[in-house]
Amino acid sequence: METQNPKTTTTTTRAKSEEQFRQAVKLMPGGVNSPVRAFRSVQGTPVFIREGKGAVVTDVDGNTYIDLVGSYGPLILGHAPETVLVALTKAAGRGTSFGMPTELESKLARMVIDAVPSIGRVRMVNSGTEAVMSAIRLARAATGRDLVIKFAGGYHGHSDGLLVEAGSGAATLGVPSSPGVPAPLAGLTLTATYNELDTVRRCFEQHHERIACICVEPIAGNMNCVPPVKGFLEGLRELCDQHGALLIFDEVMTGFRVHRGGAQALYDVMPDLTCLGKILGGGLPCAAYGGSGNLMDNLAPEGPVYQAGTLSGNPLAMAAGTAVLTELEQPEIYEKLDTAASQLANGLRSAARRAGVDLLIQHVGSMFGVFFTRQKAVTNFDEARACDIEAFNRFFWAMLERGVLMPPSAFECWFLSTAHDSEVIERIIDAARDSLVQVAASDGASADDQAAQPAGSSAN
Ligand code: KE4
Repeated sequence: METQNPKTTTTTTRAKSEEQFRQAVKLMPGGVNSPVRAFRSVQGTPVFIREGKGAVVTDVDGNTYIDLVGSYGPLILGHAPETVLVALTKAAGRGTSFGMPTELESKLARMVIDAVPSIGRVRMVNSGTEAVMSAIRLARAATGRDLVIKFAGGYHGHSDGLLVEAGSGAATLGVPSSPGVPAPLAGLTLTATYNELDTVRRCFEQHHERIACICVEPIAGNMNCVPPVKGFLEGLRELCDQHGALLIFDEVMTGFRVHRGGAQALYDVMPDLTCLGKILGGGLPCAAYGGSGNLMDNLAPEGPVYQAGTLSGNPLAMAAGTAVLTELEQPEIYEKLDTAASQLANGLRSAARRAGVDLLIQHVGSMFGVFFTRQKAVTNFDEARACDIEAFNRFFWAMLERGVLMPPSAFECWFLSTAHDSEVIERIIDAARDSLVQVAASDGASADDQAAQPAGSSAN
């Protein structure tokens, strides 16, 4: 059955994805195991993927797409890299889990400690959520304090204390951003504005020495790609030192992505605790948190702070992660990723100018963001939300029709891999050139439609 996609003028057969989705929604909430995959933000039916190789994924209808999702970060070597497949096959042949220490865990731990400047000891866990949740518990134990500062638009996984939004005013105690989060728990989290140190100072002025830690994405990647402005990270370091709080860098996305040592190495600002994930497991469930030996030795069984996990340090995840980090020891890899990202950024800017579309590109290495806005920079969540989400959604569908799969949300980053070579980048630019012309044309139509509609709130 050919389906006329409402978002574009061309037709692509995604009948099997649609049928798969109809079945999936009967089995799993929203038909997915993580909300973003349901395509609610771009208002359409998700694409079901059958396989991936290199920079390309194939859906269940046999359509191929250049992949810019990259599993939201882990796949810096692209899909199914040979080195990871060989390592996984070898490890799997020896068994999948033992509940006992293995040398694979020590091998990956050693690589993490050697790569990430602030880490002296590390603990493996199974997800970024678990890593951040555990790091915050450790920070509270080490300081004897309860309050946590996070940033609007920052995402650190779905642990209760971090599903929080700002209260009525700056530096007020948080309120739950999800049902099921007890108000008293949300009240232990303060929400500041990313890139605005004054909002952090106000938290310390108001709550003094009750603040255990600041938890920050050193490059924000969950309000699309928002880099730190000059002095922001250094300022957080100074405020933590001044007030006896700990600085937690959530590098689940940036770790091994923007530099082998993460954002802390790129910007030369050292946190007290670092959370890692995504690339660390090469696409398998794997994350970690680490810091100085003194701090980490508060953790059970060495110290009293409890944290555990049946599959933490799983041999398959350790093998995949070790294979990826070994590959990333080649320094030219980051130069190659940076070159590809610059080529893409220049091509998209040129295409947007030709199409007469206001498009802002912000990237740090291969962590990449496109914003439909006239703003010269997006530095915080309010500015990210002020962008034209509807234009982004039209762009998403136009690119999909032209064989490019973007993350299905205006607040997600694109991720390039070593498989995104110059030829692949040119194909993305070609697709964007035509898609932006289509967005511009439909923008006029959309404006006419909106003029005809009563005012209403956006889906977001
Ligand atoms: P996980 O629990 O999903 O492994 O990691 C949570 C997390 C923590 N910290 C940062 C900076 C993160 O970006 C994430 C998860 N990132 C999202 C993508 N923006 C995962 C995608 C999803 O939720 O399906």
